[in-house]
Amino acid sequence: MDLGEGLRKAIAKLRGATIIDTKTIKEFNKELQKVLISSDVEVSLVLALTKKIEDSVLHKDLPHGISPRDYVIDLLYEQLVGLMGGSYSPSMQPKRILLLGIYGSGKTTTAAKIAKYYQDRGLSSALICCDTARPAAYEQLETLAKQANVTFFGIKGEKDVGRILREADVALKGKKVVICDSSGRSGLDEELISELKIISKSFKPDEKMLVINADIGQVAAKQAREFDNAIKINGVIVTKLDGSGRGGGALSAVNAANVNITFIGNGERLNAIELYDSKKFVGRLLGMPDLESLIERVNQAVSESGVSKEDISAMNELTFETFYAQLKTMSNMGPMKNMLGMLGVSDAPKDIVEKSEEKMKKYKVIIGSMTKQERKDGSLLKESGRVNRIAKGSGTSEKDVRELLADFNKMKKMMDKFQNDRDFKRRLSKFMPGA
Ligand SMILES: Nc1nc2c(ncn2[C@@H]2O[C@H](COP(=O)(O)OP(=O)(O)OP(=O)(O)O)[C@@H](O)[C@H]2O)c(=O)[nH]1
Ligand SMILES: [Mg+2]
Repeated sequence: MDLGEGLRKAIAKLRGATIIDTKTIKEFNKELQKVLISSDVEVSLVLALTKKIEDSVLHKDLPHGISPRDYVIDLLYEQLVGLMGGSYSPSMQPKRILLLGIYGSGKTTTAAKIAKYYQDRGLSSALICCDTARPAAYEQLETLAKQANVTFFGIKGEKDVGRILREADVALKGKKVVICDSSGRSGLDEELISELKIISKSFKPDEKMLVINADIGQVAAKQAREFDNAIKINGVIVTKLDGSGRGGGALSAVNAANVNITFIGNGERLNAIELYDSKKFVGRLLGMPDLESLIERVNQAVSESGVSKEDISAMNELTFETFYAQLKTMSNMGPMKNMLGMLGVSDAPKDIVEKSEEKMKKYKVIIGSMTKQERKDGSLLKESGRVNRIAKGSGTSEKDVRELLADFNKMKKMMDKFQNDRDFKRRLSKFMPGA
């Protein structure tokens, strides 16, 4: 069970309790302890959190106008936010960022994600390969730079980072954000420290960011402290939060070590990066909707999918063409699980989510095999032979194509209903500019 699921279960139980008394609070706290400790949050932090809840609820007069249940949940939210740290908002000034960390923590991927992050916000960005140890580190970063649409600099086979950085300085003049990717090591040893010192001396980074894999859980505190003592870091980036049950442990540990969490990585794709905000993180864990992030993702996905503003306004009318554009946009938004999480729906059955994702992929391929006319006018598909041709062309079965047609017709009916529903439109327009 992951941290969010465990917390939501504990809350659901509390909501279901007939009365809130000493026994229910003690049980609630016990459950919290179990969930937090199994997510690798450090025991003393967990005990402090549950003690706070117990003290506030059992030994104080509750504020008027709020039910004891809501009061406890509110308190839990605040405590968790405190445990998980603050929030990060980077300056949009020119800067040089050095990424460092142990093997496989996600440095190279994160370097490209951050370069894209700043480039997308109007700051021309570049990546420098200073990983002179690992074979193919050069090619990896070069490929990622291409995907991120940012400039790349490296000298293949060169071991002297001083020379790489001197030449990079000349080649990357005028770039607003320059990010340097460094070699990993199995741990923080003398060799790594001296190499990082050499890089720091020639690169003169404004920010030194330690990249940590969420999987190491509370060990993150020790790592953050060690790196900070050795070379003074400005912050930590926690990666692989998508696949780790120990993310809560890692975040709380870094916060307890008094080091700022800056970005978090939650996927392999280059847009799977977010500014850290403990309020948003905890909100999602507890199943509270995060519409702000969702809308930001939608807007970004729309611009990435190449769908134009005109296409979007034409989406009022559902055709296979507009449906195709919507599917493309949706696949750019990242895993459906993340999207649902932002909507506060975190416990959708896994197999249903996976099936829907598969279906979306299949539908994209099927529509890809339709002719232009068919996409504009779905009624053409009633003519014999067309369904068979599309199935063959897309490597699917006629049954698959008919399933798409049935789903499409259902959607169309629903859309027509919404179009005639003024109240719905008014509510929607609050969330979606242009809807
Ligand atoms: N699921 C997931 N995978 C990630 C994330 N960040 C990185 N990865 C994957 O983790 C693996 C290692 O990432 P790299 O960026 O090469 O790590 P590194 O720290 O540069 O590794 P070295 O250069 O060998 O020290 C790759 O397969 C990445 O795709 C993330 O946020 N989520
Ligand atoms: Mg690397």
